[in-house]
Amino acid sequence: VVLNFHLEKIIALQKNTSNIRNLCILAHVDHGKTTLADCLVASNGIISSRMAGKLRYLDSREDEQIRGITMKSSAISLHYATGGQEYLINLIDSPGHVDFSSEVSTAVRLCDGAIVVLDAVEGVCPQTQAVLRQAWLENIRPVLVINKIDRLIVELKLTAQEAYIHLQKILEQVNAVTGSLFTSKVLEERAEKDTEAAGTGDGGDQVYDWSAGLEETDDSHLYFSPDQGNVVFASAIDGWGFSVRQFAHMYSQKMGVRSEVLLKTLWGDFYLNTKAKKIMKGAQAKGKKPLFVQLVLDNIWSLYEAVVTRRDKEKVEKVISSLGIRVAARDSRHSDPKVLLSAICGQWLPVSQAVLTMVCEKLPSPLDMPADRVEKLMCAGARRFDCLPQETQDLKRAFLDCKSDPATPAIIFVSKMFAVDSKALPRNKQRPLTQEEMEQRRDVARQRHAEKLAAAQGVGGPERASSEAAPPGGQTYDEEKEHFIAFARVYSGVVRKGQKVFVLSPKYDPLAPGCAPTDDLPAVPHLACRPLGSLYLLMGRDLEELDEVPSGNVLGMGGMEEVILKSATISTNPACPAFTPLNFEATPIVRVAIEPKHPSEMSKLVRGMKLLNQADPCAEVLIQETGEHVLVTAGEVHLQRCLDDLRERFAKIEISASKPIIPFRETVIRPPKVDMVNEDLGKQQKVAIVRQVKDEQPRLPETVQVDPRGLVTLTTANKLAAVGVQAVPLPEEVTRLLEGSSELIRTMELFNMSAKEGRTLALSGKTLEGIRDLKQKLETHMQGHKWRNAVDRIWAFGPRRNGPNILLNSLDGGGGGTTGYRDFDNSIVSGFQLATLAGPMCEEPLMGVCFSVESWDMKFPRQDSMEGGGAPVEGGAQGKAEEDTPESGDAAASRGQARRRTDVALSDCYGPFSGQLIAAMKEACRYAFQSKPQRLMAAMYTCEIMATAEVLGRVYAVLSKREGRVLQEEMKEGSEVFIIKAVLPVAESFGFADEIRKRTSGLASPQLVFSHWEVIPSDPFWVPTTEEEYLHFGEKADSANQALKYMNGVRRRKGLYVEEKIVEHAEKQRTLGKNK
Ligand SMILES: Nc1nc2c(ncn2[C@@H]2O[C@H](COP(=O)(O)OP(=O)(O)OP(=O)(O)O)[C@@H](O)[C@H]2O)c(=O)[nH]1
Ligand SMILES: [Mg+2]
Repeated sequence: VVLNFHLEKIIALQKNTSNIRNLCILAHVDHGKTTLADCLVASNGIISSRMAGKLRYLDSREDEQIRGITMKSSAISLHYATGGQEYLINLIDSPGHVDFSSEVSTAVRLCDGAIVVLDAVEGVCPQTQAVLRQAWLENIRPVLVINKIDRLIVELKLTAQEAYIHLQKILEQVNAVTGSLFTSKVLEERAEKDTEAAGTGDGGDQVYDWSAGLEETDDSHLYFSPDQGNVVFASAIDGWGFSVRQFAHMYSQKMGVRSEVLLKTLWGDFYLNTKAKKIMKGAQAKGKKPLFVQLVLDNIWSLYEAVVTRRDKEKVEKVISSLGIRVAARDSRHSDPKVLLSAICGQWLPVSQAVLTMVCEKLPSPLDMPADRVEKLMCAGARRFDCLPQETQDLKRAFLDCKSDPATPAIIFVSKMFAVDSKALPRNKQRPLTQEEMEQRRDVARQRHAEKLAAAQGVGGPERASSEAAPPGGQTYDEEKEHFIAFARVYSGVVRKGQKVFVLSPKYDPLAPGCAPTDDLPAVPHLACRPLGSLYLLMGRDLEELDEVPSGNVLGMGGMEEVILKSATISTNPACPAFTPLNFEATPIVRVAIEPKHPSEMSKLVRGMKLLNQADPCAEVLIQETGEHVLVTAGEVHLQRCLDDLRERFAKIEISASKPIIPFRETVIRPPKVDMVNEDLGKQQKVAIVRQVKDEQPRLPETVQVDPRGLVTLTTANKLAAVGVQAVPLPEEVTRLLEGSSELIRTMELFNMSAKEGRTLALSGKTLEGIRDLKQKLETHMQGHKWRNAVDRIWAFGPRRNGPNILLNSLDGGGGGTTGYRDFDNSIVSGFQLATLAGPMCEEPLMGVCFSVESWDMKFPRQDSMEGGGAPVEGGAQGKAEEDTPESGDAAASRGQARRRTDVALSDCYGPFSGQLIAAMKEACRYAFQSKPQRLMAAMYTCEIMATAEVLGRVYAVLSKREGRVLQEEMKEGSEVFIIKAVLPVAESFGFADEIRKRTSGLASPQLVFSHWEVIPSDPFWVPTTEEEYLHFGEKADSANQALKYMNGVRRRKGLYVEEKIVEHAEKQRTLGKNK
């Protein structure tokens, strides 16, 4: 009954757009989001207020309940009345664990505002910063709830005064995060304006005044401040919460002070001068109690003291009567004082009221969508809004108006797909059958039975048939099937069940040619036309079917799984662009290979993995060349959840997962100054033992030449061309810069590609500025003789054209020896791409390596002699000469033709020349790489561990056992807790969180976040050669060589040859001194 009434109310409210609030709850893990959501849900009577905080209603999955953490974001619609208005609140609870941060992205996208929850003891934590950043990136407005204030009283035993100072500090911390986000944004916008201005002509050498933008821009509304009404102090578990405004109202009558005055002074350095009956400034300097302590906190502190600490019955009675509330007898007699406390607080300062009032007053409605947010949504990547087709630009109006009349185009964004049991669908819910339906079913059953009888010619008795209450056809099958619901929001127009719409996949582009709005042209890429399936109101665990959903609402949509994989844009107007992709913060890094326990169940596994891929915003499913099915996840907890989902839900078979596959990178370094033993023993300096390519030369194929500097010259198979390549380690800063700029480099690459095709891509001012900035930074980091003009000589980035390795063109153009390499530009670059994709150590991608093409030699065949299969002729013969002249604009096309001709002409028994050159270039890079000291790079996590002094030692022990490194250790202000910042190799991280938790009896629980790649110092190819080294490392030198262990592990997994060292004549080798 409650729900029916609720549903009707919500449907009515959905039409009043200005009173809709779409918001999500964001926080670090365990700060109390789901508990707070419970309180809000209880205020609508959906769960009882006694159960609020215990039920964690929105954690509907079993594993969420067992582990006590949220893994999926889920939505619920609530109503709330304040200030004479009725509001619809579409609330999304999100997970706080870093492994599930993609779920946060999918939630944030659909909202206009967010409640950021903070644990009053822990304060700002890593994920708090991350979610504030995400809210910022999506331009949604946050309000703050400082939760778990009860812990300050009961656990930390702070006085009200101390708590006030503590809370002040927390507010400062949060505002510092917002402040830095804001500053960077203003600077960015300024830069954008400047570059746009520069683009229009009057560029010149301007002197930047960096502070100018900051001063002009009003930022007061950005910060959290109790007097602004965007902060609530709460204890969700005890059911209370308040904003300063509530107390201002309360006391303005009692004290006869205007509530506006109280509002401004209740938080801050103000005190009450009792004699003068005045509110004065300077509480701290005069050693007075601030108003906030005197009028607010003291009350709460004494309540806790009376109820929880001292259990003072009389005092409690007094408080209850002074507050004018009633408490049920069974609550006041309950053995757990918390029950009484909740009963009192729930009436005195209900947290739902404080939070929902703040939400309605401070968060924007869908009508207030800022224009720049719309542009950002419509304009992916580097593209500029004003370069979109006019028809597309016109849709901006539709976003801003957010109208629901049928004439406006419908625009919907689907941020994720989630799977539900078919049992959960409203149409499959158990409900009593009507008379009619029962008749119908009986008829169906009879008919089917009659058919069966006819077919089997009288087999089976009639009694059985009549007792067979057969379900209507398809029902049993239906129950087996997974149903996917699209998690979505309407941005414009009204959507109806069955309405025909265009489904635009993330790659859809209205700019692309051949986009016709008619639906009988299904050939348009990334566009599908189909009717909408069922529409649902999302009610936590339940779905309620709706006929239509007006603009500005969050909804669920069924029946779209065929056309939507993970996310999509839906519109009735094909001029609508696909929305900007979601900002996923987590890097999926943990991969495992999966196989079914019983090989015959392979097909079930494949199907299950496909479903899992669709149901999870960030899990990736790959099939490797080896045929392995690989699952890539964001972390250990995420992995566990995916495996559980596969087993129990999507594949429903037993599976086995390999140990996590650890990614590595391969790199070269400058010759080290010390060797392994010296490093460890710290003795005299010794010349490094670098693997000499010279020793290996006999093993090299004849097409390869290596000079002492490591310049590798390799001849193509047909012996017509030779290319010389040298590998050089990139400065560390450059590698880091490239890694962080991959998006920008990709854009540059796109730009160059379309320039080659004769199109120009309009880049936004921000992107242009970014490119200029990148170039300048590269120049400052690539200093010295070796890197002279290097930035201008960059030929390509790799692998995948945007990786952290550089191909450098060091051929001095014009010379006779360099003839014609430009014609083979593509082949050379492709060879480089292949070489950087998988290195020679264990076929992992390269990182931080620069390949410099130093020489190029081509022996040209004359066209006729080539055809005749004759001998090649030296030097730049006529056939090529004209192509060496500097190219004019339209010469490019003819050049392309010429190239094709050349390639055909140069085809011989070794295949097309371009292919030979790719292979030669790749091999040259690999040999050049091997001629330098090679190293593996390990992926590193950072983690922050909070621990008390007693367990600190054990935390360090676990860290050092796993090759972790402590970066920082500090005491958290106002507490006994240490915060340890550490880095830890991903390879050593499995089970780390569990081990820490066990060793510290659950006191410390770290979250691991991918941070960077780091060179492993030990040389995997090092072998001990002196007596001293043998003693230290053992004969096989594998006891301590972590890099070798990792490398061989990867090689074994990939089925590559692993050199197992067999030491034959240890005696003899020992005498081989290397100390020269
Ligand atoms: N003392 C105290 N404990 C609280 C309060 N609110 C929540 N908790 C407890 O904190 C723990 C985590 O609460 P949740 O609501 O699950 O936290 P969450 O933020 O949803 O966690 P994730 O979804 O996993 O990120 C639970 O044990 C709650 O009982 C509070 O106000 N005071
Ligand atoms: Mg939660």
